[in-house]
Amino acid sequence: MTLGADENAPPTAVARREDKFTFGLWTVGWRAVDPFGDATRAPLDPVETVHRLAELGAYGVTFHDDDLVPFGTEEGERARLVDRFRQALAQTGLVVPMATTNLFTHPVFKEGALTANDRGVRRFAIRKVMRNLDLAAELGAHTYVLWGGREGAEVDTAKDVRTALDRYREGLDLLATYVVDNGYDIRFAIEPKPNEPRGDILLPTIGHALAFIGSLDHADMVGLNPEVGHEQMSNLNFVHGIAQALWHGKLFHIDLNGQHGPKFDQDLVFGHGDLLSAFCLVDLLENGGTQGGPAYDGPRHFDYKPHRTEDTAGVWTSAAANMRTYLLLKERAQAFRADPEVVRALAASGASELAEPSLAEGETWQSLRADRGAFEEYDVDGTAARGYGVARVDQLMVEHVLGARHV
Ligand code: GLT
Ligand code: MN
Ligand code: MN
Repeated sequence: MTLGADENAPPTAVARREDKFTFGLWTVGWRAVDPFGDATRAPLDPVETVHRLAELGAYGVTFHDDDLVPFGTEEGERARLVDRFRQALAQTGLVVPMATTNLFTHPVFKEGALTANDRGVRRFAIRKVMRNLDLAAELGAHTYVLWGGREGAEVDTAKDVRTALDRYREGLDLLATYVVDNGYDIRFAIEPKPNEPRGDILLPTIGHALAFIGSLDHADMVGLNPEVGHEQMSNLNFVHGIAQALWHGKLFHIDLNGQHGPKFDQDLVFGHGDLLSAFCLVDLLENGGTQGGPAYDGPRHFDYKPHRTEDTAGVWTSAAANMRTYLLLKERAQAFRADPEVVRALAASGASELAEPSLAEGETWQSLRADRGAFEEYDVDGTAARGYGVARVDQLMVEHVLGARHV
């Protein structure tokens, strides 16, 4: 039996490398310090994390520079820490598909990093990212996440947002040029979050970040790393946000976790918040919604925090729970799509008709304007009386999630 696995679990939904599950060192390694209480767990050695994750069936591990090498460590010790991490990767076969920079813990970043008012802080932040980009490239990462936790403000008049966005853009343009000039095969993924730790954070949602990316010199190298809880904190529909990110070709990475609606960032286990939304998300990623075929083939990255109540055993139980819940939802989503009654209900709702363009091949606005059947003779009342049967789709979805129609 693998550590953290449920011995009564059926032999399905067992995590394997090909499922591409990844975890940040800071997730299982979270010591559960919160604004009201001290750490409840001892530090976790990154080497131990790599071995445990490998045993649980994960594919990879991700890190902030400071997760691997504590801030301020001198060069010789840094090399030693990186080296033993590299050895653990070689022993287990775990990969590092993504890395990122901690631009939020040290008090030097309290007023911002890439958008700090203090120019020296901005230059220091850019250098800190550059240094970890070198390591990321060396370890084979292809995605570099930028979460701007301290890029924001509590007092609107103390931060000129338009100027801050100029500096944000300057920072990203510079870093993209750095990647290009060094020949690294790395793309950036911006992670939006509305607030926490700042009162308000810049690029608060998927939509804000998408618009910002369009203004960059290397827009093609910059996409998104949306997180379930971060959109749900703003009461937004995460599945819709992901669909739009996919539509723009910008879903470069994803942070999976759980959240119970608009409140502080909970970072629960995936599926342990809004379960129906998690089901719809897995259906979108794996089955491509009504369009069919997987919509995303990158790492399924869990960015969660084990409950503060847990000891080390509970940490690994929760890590395994993320992967198993994802796989169970994947099974349910496959059964949902394969259920003839679902196919019938979706057809009745007209879901597939949406793929048909509103104008026919070769049609123009002139021919539409001349089409009396489209307007003057259109059966407005008859159409308005139509039922779409979405209630049936909704219940079928719930029944599949509950395993009531599962075969
Ligand atoms: C931090 C944050 C996460 C981000 C990490 C990447 S750090 O834990 O809460 O959502 O993904 O910097
Ligand atoms: Mn979070
Ligand atoms: Mn995250």
